[in-house]
Amino acid sequence: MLTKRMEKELNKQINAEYWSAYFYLSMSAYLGSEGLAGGANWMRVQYQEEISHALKFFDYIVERGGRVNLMPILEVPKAWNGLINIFEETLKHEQKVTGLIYNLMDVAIEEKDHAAKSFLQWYVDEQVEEESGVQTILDQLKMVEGKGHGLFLIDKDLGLRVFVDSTKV
Ligand code: OFO
Repeated sequence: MLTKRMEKELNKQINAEYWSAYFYLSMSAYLGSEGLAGGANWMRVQYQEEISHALKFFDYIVERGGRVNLMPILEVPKAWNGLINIFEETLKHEQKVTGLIYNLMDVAIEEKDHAAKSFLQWYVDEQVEEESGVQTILDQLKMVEGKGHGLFLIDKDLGLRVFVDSTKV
């Protein structure tokens, strides 16, 4: 059984994951309208990833006999300033999410919830991958100063990303 505090914090994270999903879907819409179809695809896959992260929390709360509480999703930004700016904001956001996951882990430790600690470790590891993947793309974009032929090739590459549900593997 989850403690009330643990349940509340896990529910807050469901909301944060859905906010992230909306955030990236909004980026996808922006990039699509800017003619960056590859970037739009990458962000759409990122959106799907965030939904899978939310659902993993959802299923876990149910599995532990808790109550899921779906809260309103706050508005997300709509416009950015090109692909470098998009990936800078993505990196900043993922660093923030890493902090949220660490806070959740702190709560699990304080509540002596060893099961939740084990569950949350998946997210700790996932965040390492999230940050490093985004950092790599950002480095490449900076190499080509976010323009010209280099941008064309990076955008093409971003178009190759496909969604793989990592919560299931
Ligand atoms: Fe759910 O990892 Fe990104 O935000």
